[in-house]
Amino acid sequence: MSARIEVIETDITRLKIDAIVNAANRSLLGGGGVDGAIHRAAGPELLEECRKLCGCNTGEAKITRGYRLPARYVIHTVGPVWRGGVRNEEKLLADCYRNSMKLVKKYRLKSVAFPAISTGAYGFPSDKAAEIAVRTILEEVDIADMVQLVIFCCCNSECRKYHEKVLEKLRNG
Ligand code: AR6
Repeated sequence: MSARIEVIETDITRLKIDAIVNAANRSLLGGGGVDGAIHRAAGPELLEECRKLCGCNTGEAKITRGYRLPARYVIHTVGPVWRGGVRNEEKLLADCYRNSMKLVKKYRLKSVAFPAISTGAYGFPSDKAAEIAVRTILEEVDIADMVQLVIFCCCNSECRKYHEKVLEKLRNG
């Protein structure tokens, strides 16, 4: 069975799911946006575990437990800062989704939710980011996988509409 892919509009920290993805920075020591929300909801044990990870390069991903979150795991990935598209940002953003999915598969997780990585403080254009996110996930999710559900979790309607539009376009060929 191939994975179900959904787009929803909610606070990612509320999802009871195997893993949520965090749009972190290279220190992995917390910040604002979705990163701040995840650390607040998970509690101080998350920061303690993050300290042991010694940071993370842009485009890569590392996993921790979810602590007080309803989600069992947090996958921390570092999106690129948008610099006009001339610094390999598109490939680095796709790497975030690809490397997060590698951990999902390695840990044999069945469900995962992604925020719109890089589209807040890091300034990546939301429409372009949605196209990369959906395209990469469709490539990564294959029939033989354990993965049953991938959620694009948006926190506003613009983000949701971009993801829905691309998903519909790519599904219908
Ligand atoms: N649930 C779902 N989506 C959210 C939530 C939430 N609770 N909160 C924000 N978003 P951002 P970035 C959306 O800025 O651009 C941090 O300080 C938000 O509307 O969180 O990758 C890190 O420490 C936007 O669409 O992440 C880094 O320093 C998306 O999540 C830096 O920001 C990503 O926005 C990373 O910047």
